[in-house]
Amino acid sequence: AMLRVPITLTNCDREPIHLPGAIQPYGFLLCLDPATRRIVQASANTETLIGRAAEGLLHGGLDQLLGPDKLAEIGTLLEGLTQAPKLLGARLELVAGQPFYKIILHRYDDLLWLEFEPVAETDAATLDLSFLNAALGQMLAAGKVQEFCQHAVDQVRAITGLDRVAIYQFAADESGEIVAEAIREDLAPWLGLHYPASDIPQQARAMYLKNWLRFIPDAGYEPVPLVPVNNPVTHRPPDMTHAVLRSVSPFHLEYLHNMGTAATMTISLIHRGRLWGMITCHHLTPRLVSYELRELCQFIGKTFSALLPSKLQHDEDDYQLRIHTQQAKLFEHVSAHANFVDGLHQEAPTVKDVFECGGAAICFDDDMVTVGATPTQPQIRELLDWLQANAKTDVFHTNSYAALNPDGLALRATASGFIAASLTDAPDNYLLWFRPEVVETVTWAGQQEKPQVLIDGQVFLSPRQSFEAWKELVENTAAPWKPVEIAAARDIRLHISDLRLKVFNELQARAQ
Ligand code: BLA
Repeated sequence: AMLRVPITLTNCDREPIHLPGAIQPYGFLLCLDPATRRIVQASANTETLIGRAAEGLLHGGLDQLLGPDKLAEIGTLLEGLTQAPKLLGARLELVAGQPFYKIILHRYDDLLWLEFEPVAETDAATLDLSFLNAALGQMLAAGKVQEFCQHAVDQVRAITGLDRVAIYQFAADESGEIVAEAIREDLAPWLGLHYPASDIPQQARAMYLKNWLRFIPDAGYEPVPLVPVNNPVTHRPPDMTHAVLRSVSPFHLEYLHNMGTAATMTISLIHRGRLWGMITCHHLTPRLVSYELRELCQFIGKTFSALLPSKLQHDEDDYQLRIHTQQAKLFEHVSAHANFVDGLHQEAPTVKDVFECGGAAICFDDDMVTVGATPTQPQIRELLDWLQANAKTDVFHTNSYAALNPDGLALRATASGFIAASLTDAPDNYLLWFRPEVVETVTWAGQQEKPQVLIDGQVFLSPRQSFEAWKELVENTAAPWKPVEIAAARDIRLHISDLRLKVFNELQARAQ
C-alpha cells in the first residue's frame, strides 16, 4: 500500500517508531501488569491465531492458555525479568490444535511482555557449537577490517540462508556505504553503494543502540493493532523498543517494497557507544528465521562489535606504517638529488604516493611540477593566489574547496579537496595534494534504470533513489583527510625546510 502522507526529512525524524500500537502478524503479544500478572493489552490477532478474541483475554491471567506446570515455569521466569529477553518453549495446553510456541519474555515500560512465535517443530537444537567455534576463530584471525567484515557477512548468510547479507557502515556524517556483502549468485552486487543519513532517521538509530536485532519476516504484512491500543495506565501505546514483534514504520515498509525486498533482518554493530554500522539482510520472498538463529546472529553482531576496535587499530597501524615507509623512501630520493624538487617526483614513490590522493603538485620558485590527476597549471596558480589570501596555517586542508570558494567548483573532478603545505615565506612555494570528488570515485553497480523522483507527487523511497540523493549531498566533496595524512604532509614540509636550511648553511659556510 502506497502512503499518502507527504514525506519530509523532519517528519521522518519525528515519527514515534517505538509507539506504533501494533505488531507484525507472525506472532501474537500479551502485555501483563507486573503486579497482578493479568493481561492488560493483547494483539488483535489472537482471534485468528488461537481462536480467542483479545477482548476476552483481557483482565484474565495466563491460566486461560497454559496448564499449571508451564504457568509455574513462566512464573519463575517473570520474577527477575528485565529488558533482556528470556526464551521459553511451550504448547498452549488449554487451546486445542495449537502448534508449539516460542515465548519471548521481557519487562519494559512497566509491563511484562510475552511474545508468542509459532514454530513447526519442537526441537530447538539449532545451536551448532562447532560452527560458532569456527566462526569466532575466523573473526579473531582476520587482520584487516575488510576481511573481518567479509567473515561476518559470510557467517550470517551461512546461518540464515538469506539472499543478501551486507555490512552497511556509517561515515561521520551518518551517510552509509555497503562495505561487504554475501549474496545469492544471481543478484546484482551493491558493494560500494552509498546512501544518505536520512534513510535511517535519528530515533531509529537511537533505538538500534538498545535493540541489537530487528526482524521483518514479511514486509507485505498488515499491522495488527493492540487491544486496547493505549495502555490503561499511561494512556498511550506501550513502548515497543525491545519488542520482537514491533510493527515497523510504514515509511520503511514502503522503502522495502520499492526495493523488491520481502523479508529483512538487521543487526546493530556498535563501536564506543555509537552505531558503527549494521549487518543488513534481505530476502526476496517472505522468510521466517527462527528465534534461536536470530540469537546466533546477534551473537555474531556482538562479537563483531567487541573485536572491532582491535581490527580498526590494525588497519590504522598498517596505514601509518605504509606512510612511514613511503616517506622514508621519498626522503632518500630527495637527498640523492641536487635539487629537492627532482627528488620529489622523478622516482617512485613520488610525493603523490606517500598517502592516498589523486595527484600532487610541487610549486617552487615559479616552477610547477604535477604528478597524477591534478587541475591544470593555470588553475593551480589561481589556487595559490587563493591560498595566499586565505590559508592562515603552514599546512592547510579542506575536503570541500567549493564550499570555501565558488571558483573551486571547476576543480571538483580532481581537487574537491586538497592539502597545501607552504614551503617558505615566498608566497607561491607550496606542496599540494589533491583528492577528487567522492562521487567521481563511486559507481552505481545496480541496474541502469532511470531513477524516479516522484510517483503521483510522492517521494519514491528506494535505495536507487537514495543513492541519487546521496550523490547530490556529497557533490563537490572529497573523502575527508585523516589525521595521519595531515601529519605526513607536515612531516614532509618540515623535512624539506630542514634540508633547504642545511643546504643554505653549507653554501654560506663555503662562501665565507
Ligand atoms: C529504517 N532504513 C531503516 C533501516 C535500514 C534502512 C537498514 C533499519 C531497519 C531495521 O533495522 O530493521 C535503510 N536499508 C537501508 C539502506 C539500505 C538498506 C540505505 O538495505 C541499502 C541497501 N527512510 C527513508 C526516508 C525515511 C525513512 C526518506 O529513506 C523517512 C520517512 C524512514 N527508515 C525509515 C524509518 C526507519 C528506517 C522510519 C525505522 C524503521 C523501524 O524500525 O520502524
